[in-house]
Amino acid sequence: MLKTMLSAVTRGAKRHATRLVALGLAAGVAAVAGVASVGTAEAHGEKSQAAFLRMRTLGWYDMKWSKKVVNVNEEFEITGKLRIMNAWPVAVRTPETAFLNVGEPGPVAVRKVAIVGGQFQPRSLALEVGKEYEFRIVLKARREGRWHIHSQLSVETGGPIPGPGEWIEIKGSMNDFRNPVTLLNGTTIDLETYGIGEIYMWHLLWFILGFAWLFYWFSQKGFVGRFLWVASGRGEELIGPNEIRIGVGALVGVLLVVGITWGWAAAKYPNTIPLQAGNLKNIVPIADTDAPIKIKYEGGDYKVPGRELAATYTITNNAKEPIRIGEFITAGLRFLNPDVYTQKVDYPDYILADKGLLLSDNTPIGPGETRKITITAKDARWDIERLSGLSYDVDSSFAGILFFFTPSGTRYHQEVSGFVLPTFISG
Ligand SMILES: [Cu+2]
Repeated sequence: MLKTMLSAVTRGAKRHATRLVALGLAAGVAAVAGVASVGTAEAHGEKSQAAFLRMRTLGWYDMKWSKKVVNVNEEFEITGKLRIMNAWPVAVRTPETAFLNVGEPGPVAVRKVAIVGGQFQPRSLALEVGKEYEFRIVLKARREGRWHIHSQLSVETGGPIPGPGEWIEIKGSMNDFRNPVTLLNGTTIDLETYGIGEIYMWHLLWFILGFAWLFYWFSQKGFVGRFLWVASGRGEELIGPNEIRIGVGALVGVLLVVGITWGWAAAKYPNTIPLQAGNLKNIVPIADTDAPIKIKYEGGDYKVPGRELAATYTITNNAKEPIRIGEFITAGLRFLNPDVYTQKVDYPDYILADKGLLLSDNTPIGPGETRKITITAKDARWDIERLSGLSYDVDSSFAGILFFFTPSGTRYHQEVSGFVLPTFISG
């Protein structure tokens, strides 16, 4: 009986193994194909999110990286403004629990400070749809190399949504990196190395114990053997005095180690506070972002071969000055009207279409005037940034921010969004 079962199990295991190998091969091929289609090994996933998610959730603008070349230990800042878009998709929960972070390839720079709405924000934030927030992130360079560093907002259920990224060159050596902080008791420690010996010790200890535990039970007839004993109704016989001794011994041993070392740690560090969690509310938004401009979306289409989004709006200028449409920004990708932006803009080139905005009528809209204008955002970066994926979304909609400029230098902006019809034929 046992023998028949054993051979059945072996056959099953063989089939299973064959399937696993096939799956592994498929995954491997897929991974290689994925890397090949990305083209460079430098990308770190910022383009992998759905187009609608990147366009309709967050509007990052006025982004600045204070330095692009720094030494290890040197601090630099990412500053900007963040609009929580009205077009926020239903697929993602609104950012009532969100965390402002940076997206970088590992801890190449440590995040020292995050300021949102003028206040230090060390925890999760509750941000409101339709509001805009000014932010500042202070980073300290840690690992030498050339790294792409993004602002990023992690949203509960939506995951991390990266903003625009910039290449930062860090010079020097990580061996020189220091991260001193003064504790509440007045002593200064280096966070980079603080308690590192204990961290290694604990990992090693539990690794050895865990491995010994697994090894012991595996050596006792192995997993399949024990399974067969249980399956044939002889499970009770598996647990003899030796098994009980080992089980109780391990339990008592682990509890003793935890208890004794907890007492030792509590004596060594009498004043501790728990890791701080919780959600900060009432974050101060930017006051009065409403433009004296009324915009009605009349419709638009996205031409897949031409990589252009043409959207028609009826725009009423209620400002006292004439206005010109100078910029459209979506998912951090900036389309500039070269007639308005006559000078070079300091912004990462991969997301700057500096001649990408074309208007059906480029003359300024006078005060009180209403005009119907088709605004075309055209650039290969739609494809490179994989935003043209909007044509394949179940809800082909775009969202972005339009910027208007007056002769006296005032800048207004307004969110625009709507459905677009994808077009797959050129011309
Ligand atoms: Cu990047």
